[in-house]
Amino acid sequence: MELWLVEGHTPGYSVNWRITRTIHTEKTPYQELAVVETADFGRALILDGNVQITQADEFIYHEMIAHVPLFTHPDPQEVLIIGGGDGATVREVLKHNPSRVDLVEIDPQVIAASRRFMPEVGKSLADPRVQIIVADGLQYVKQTKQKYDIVLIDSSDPIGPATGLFGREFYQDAYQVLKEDGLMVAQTESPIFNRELLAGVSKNLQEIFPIARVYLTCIPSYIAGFWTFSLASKKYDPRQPARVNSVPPSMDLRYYTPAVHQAALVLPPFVKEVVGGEGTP
Ligand code: AG3
Repeated sequence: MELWLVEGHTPGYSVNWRITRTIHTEKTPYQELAVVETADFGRALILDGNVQITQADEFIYHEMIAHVPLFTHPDPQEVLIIGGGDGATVREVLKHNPSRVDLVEIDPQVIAASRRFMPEVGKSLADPRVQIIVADGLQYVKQTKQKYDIVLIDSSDPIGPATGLFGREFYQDAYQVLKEDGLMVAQTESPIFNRELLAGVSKNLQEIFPIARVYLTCIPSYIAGFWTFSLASKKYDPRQPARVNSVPPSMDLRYYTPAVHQAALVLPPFVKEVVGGEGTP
């Protein structure tokens, strides 16, 4: 018998995935977690019924969340990742040889499941430069004395444990934990299905930071493909990335290039309309 996962997004839109093997399921204190083998996208990590990572296309999301901000900064040494317990964002960040990566993940069972069932992404969590802090990101940014060059918010959808990570107060706290020339990026969902969310986040970031820009990419396994990232910066503008001409082949990138970086910042009118503000070409 065929097994299909129905990933519902709205009452009128869902995506069906054929599952060839269920590898692991558990209920954590925060969410339902599953690792499955899909027919077409390889292994996938699913939280509360929403696909977070597939082997086939996770490189697109993780290269774009990490390399756009990291190549914008001239010398990213101290990096904070909120969420991202699977380890794939850490993997991309480590390619810049930072001195320190702090990963703040609320759900230790995501970390354990990734290490065990998706070792090719989970293994980067064992790097000695990585500190794993099991905590709520909202609390962490309020309490830490540490200052960062880069903050990456690699969250799940704005429901359940990640809701506060899309709020104004959290962005104000993220501003505080950044050094005076620091910058942050948050994954900010689909510009089609989450218009209001993106509009609200954009307004807040434009008010809090001197530079706020949205960039776009296409992630086949996410809702409707089109995906946004919101970058907010105290000093460096992603349109003039500091190190963009020096992408070493050893980074083994399959999506990010200097030209893709620039192209991602160009927004079609319907997205500009949602984003508003000065921060758009
Ligand atoms: N974070 C973004 C996942 C959003 C997917 N949403 C959905 N399928 N409804 C992924 C975390 C990977 N490090």
